Amino acid sequence: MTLDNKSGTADRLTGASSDVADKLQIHEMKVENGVMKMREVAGGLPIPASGSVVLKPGSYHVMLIGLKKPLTVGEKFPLTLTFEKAGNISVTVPVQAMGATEQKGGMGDMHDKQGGGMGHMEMK
Ligand SMILES: [Cu+2]
Repeated sequence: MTLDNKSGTADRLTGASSDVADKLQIHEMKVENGVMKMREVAGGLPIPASGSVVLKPGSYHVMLIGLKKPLTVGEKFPLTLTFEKAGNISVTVPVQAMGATEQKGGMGDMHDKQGGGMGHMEMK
């Protein structure tokens, strides 16, 4: 999913929510010493003015924690993204199989079913 900031003002993705999970966090993945590590982005994900940030497996992504029901690949679910300046924006995210680049960790199944998303979202 590409977050496309059409405004001339820098913004920040500070959170996300959805009916399908208890909690959603903005995560980033980085390779350190050959090991893929994942952590929550502290203070939100910056989106430059007139720029874009790509959310995808192996990089920045929205992590679903505490799924209320199993998600099936091919299914779509609504997601609300919260931005510091743009406010709440709702998107529909397709559920995709996890990319081969993404390592399985302790978060197991939740991460498998995370929607990588091919969508494109414009912030006005
Ligand atoms: Cu994650």
